Amino acid sequence: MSSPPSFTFSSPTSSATRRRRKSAFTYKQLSTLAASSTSCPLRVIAHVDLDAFYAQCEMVRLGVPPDQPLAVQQWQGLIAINYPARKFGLNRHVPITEAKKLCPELICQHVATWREGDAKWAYHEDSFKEMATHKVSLDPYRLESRRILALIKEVLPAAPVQRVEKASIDEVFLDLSAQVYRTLLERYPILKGPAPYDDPTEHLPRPPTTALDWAADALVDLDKEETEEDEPDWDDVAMLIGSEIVRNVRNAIFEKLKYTCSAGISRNKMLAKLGSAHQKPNSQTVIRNRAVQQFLSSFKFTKIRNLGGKLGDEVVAAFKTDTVQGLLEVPIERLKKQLGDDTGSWLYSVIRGEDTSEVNPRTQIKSMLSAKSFRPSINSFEVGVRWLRIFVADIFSRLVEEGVLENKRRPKTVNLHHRQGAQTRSKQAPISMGKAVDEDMLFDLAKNLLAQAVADGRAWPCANLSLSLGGFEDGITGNKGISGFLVRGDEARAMLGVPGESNDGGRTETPPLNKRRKVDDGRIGKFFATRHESTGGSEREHELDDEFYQPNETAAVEEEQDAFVPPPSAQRSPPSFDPAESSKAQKSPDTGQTTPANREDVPVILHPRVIDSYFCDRCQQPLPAASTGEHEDWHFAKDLQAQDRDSSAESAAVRPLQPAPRSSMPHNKGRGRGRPPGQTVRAEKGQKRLAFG
Ligand code: TTP
Ligand code: CA
Ligand code: CA
Repeated sequence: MSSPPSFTFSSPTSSATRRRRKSAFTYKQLSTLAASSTSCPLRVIAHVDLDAFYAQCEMVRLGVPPDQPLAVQQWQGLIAINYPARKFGLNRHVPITEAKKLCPELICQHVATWREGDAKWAYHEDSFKEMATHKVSLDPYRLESRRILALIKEVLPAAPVQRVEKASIDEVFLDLSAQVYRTLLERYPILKGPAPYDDPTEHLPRPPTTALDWAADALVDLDKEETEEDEPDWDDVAMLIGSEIVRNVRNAIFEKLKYTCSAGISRNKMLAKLGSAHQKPNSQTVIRNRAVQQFLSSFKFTKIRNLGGKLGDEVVAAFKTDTVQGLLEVPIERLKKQLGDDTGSWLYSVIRGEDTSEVNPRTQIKSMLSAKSFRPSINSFEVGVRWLRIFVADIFSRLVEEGVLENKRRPKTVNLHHRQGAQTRSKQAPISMGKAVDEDMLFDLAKNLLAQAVADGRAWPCANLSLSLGGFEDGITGNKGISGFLVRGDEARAMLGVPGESNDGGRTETPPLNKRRKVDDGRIGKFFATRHESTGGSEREHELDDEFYQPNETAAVEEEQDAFVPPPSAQRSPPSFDPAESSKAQKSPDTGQTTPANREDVPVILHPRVIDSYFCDRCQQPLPAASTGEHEDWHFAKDLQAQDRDSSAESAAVRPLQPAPRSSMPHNKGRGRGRPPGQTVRAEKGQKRLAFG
């Protein structure tokens, strides 16, 4: 650890004092800290990552002493190795027999599994032999992950000061800015102002502090031109406060739940994440602003968040280097030319330690998946159905936790993916809005989809089967059905002051709101849109982060399937892939579209005072903004009706398709509540309605 900076006051007339009388930061910049602004130069972000997470879960569950080597086994592979076992040279690549030779006292605990026919997962003895009839359950780890997350939220001040983003099953980002701001003002009332001349662009006074006590933190070495004798400025003080907060959080996790974790504290997510991995286990690393370049230059850029996958490979191939140092020499124009404007600029900033991505506290799940790979492949409907039973039970227990029984949240679609050779195909069906979601209903839908796959004649031999639910939304609670909100046609328009058909005749020139997104070069926009969804790991129950890899073939097969099944066609960037969303993007967008011609049937949701309006591109008319959700729900209900009407029993399924056109790929996700699958975008010119099953 480096020694803390010292600070002495000298004569007020010396030039040194004049230099340091002012901080580099202004009153205005300080005020943006309170709002957790992503452009604030004083912001403090932390990344917390559990040490050897699954292994710790098993140690806590079994009461294993902290120095006992333990690894978590999945069939014939190891997927998590605790730190005492790592001392023996064990890692995920080491085969179990080898691991036991290297470390004879190693405990190999197999993950919990669902056994065919059982109503719940359990820890079964000898389950590693049962790959053919059992399916891995990650529920125990998911549950521990939730307990830890809940504790973190309890320790921190309430929202909006608290900003916590779950990034994967064992990691979170914390935006500590607002809390740090509060503490700064408490400890240094001088910062309350007012600014000289009431001018917020005035610089703050320097911190009246002589030394910062970094306690047991690992401090990253300073940049070349900096020395520890340089006086601290407010960014250093802010980091110190952030570091205290993180220490408290980590202590609480250990005291209450007996888990150790590591953390990184810095000015943004990218640096914080690199920091948490810097000194594992059980320690925290602070990367002060004055140490950023030094810290980053020691890395391969492929270690940086979002550069671990295909994008990183592309950059290595293009610029013939994998180091940050090497890439720093490439001018921004070349980066842009090679990678597109957005990617190029993003990369240019990131390797210079800049990252303005926000800590996103959304925690709601958007999809859930349960899957299994088969070795050997399965060949009959009956066997497939038995697995569907397990998938449904697995997913339903998670649905219950999501509040589906109380209708707090509900999924809109069910998707079945099945792999035959290298081909993964999908079938999708809507979940009827009117009915309660229960296990039997999901099982019936799933069976139907499998029956359709079988009827297509391309189901067997099946190497992988998965079931996912998508399009989760807040359910309607209380007794207001959709129709309770609706008033019809001209009456509604009159009340809203919306012009009738006679005077707004043709189509408007204004593009509908959801068409106004900037269309970029199709790479990074797509990439980031998807990352954005996936970094809120809790939105999906396939908790993966971009470092997730499978070192061991045997472990790989099952982990991939139990957590996540990217069809081969989707294995390019974006690095995370949501099968549910993919099927949406592939689906025909042409069902039951309401056209301007029949719009007098369109109900409008009335609000007594209409202030803001939005333009519904399907009705081609403005509506009160506050009613967007309900209105889109109405479209959704209509679409389902239309589907029910004009399709046979097989109508809900879609044939596997070629990749969707770029413009309809997943960056269209999340545009609006109530938008049914396949309605995300309109048909491209020349795109036909797709034949059903
Ligand atoms: P990681 O955080 O990558 O690893 P870890 O927590 O085991 O170890 P570290 O102390 O280095 O952070 O992954 C979290 C859990 O995810 C891990 O305990 C097991 C699971 N996992 C797999 O099942 N397969 C994998 O390839 C990886 C990387 C993780
Ligand atoms: Ca971890
Ligand atoms: Ca992790």
